[in-house]
Amino acid sequence: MTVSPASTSMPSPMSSTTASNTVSTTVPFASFNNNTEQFHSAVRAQLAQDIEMLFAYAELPSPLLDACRYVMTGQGKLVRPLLVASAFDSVNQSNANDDVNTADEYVNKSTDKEAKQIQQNSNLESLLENDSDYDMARRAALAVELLHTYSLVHDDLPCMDDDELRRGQPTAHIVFAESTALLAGDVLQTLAFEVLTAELPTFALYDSAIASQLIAIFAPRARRMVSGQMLDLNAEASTGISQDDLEAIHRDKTGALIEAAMLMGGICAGATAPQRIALQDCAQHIGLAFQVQDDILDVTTSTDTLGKPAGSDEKLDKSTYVKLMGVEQATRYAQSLFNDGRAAIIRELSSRELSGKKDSADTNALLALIEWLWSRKK
Ligand code: GRG
Repeated sequence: MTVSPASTSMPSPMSSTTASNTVSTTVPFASFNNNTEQFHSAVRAQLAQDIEMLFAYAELPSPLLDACRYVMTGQGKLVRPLLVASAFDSVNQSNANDDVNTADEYVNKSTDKEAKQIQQNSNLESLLENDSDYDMARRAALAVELLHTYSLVHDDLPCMDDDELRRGQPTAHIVFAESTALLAGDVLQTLAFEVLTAELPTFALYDSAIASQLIAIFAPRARRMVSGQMLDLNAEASTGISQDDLEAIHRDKTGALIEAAMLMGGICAGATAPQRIALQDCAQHIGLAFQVQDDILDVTTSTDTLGKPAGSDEKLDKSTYVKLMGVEQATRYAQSLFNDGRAAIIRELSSRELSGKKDSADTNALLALIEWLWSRKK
């Protein structure tokens, strides 16, 4: 069901609705179109705009608003919103391709005008249908970044890692009072859930059926992220941690939110059960690969490039993949995990593979994002 909010106090310049307010022409994430840089820039621009609209709506008192804006507008890579947008686009493209193939089969069997018309309508309908879900994907992208940023703010607090640098700038509790930083994390977490409710007047469309699925995916994974942090803190005190133990920590601490991002993007695009399984399979591999990479970058990259203190894992005596297996083996492990993640997408979601056009240079948004993640330097 698609409903519109009673009022739209700050409509996005990139959105518009018809007089009945039931059809949106919002195009938050430009289509991937085989151009990774352009696609990522479009996602980042949309997210920046949505963050500002959210803060205008939330009316947070000073200095809470300043602290929230400070942490949400830093130099984050925005991996999780990019995962939402890429999963959304990949599922949309894959399903549009399926529609074209079904119509193709029908047209091939019949040469009359009517069959050709059916094919054109099928392409158009799949685009229009997916249009109405864009706003939900925007909400999902915003939700995952809000939750992720809250975790970083709390993770940096003196009672946790006590870090002074994050995303290339002083951490929230250094710039603001510790109490303000704590509250900023708290309110970012509540906002992450609030953006998935109907009340928020900053998005044109709300689909309650999709929203309830999003919350069912998001809430347990947000909880698992905190459990993972507890397991990580517990591990600090223990010696001789095994790879299985480390994996159990990061499946929750890092992996759960990455899984949520990909599944939420897919759900907004109407992913089928096999597509959801493929997204989850990919996310579990990518999530782990991302953490292994994070451990490697901590010992191989400068503080300047990282935007956070290099070598902090060793300083805090953290259990890491580098400590467990060394940089070389950890790099090979990360690569094999990325390859397994890629394989899940190729199996179920790559239109190039599914359409049989294997000689085409086209890829899809998720495969492109995996390449981008593999080559990341921070
Ligand atoms: C609830 C306090 C609390 C913590 C939850 C997620 C988490 C546990 C803590 C955050 C710190 C951390 C090192 C998490 C591991 C996941 C990870 C590699 C985070 C960094 O993510 P990036 O690289 O960061 O995407 P940017 O700054 O680019 O967004």
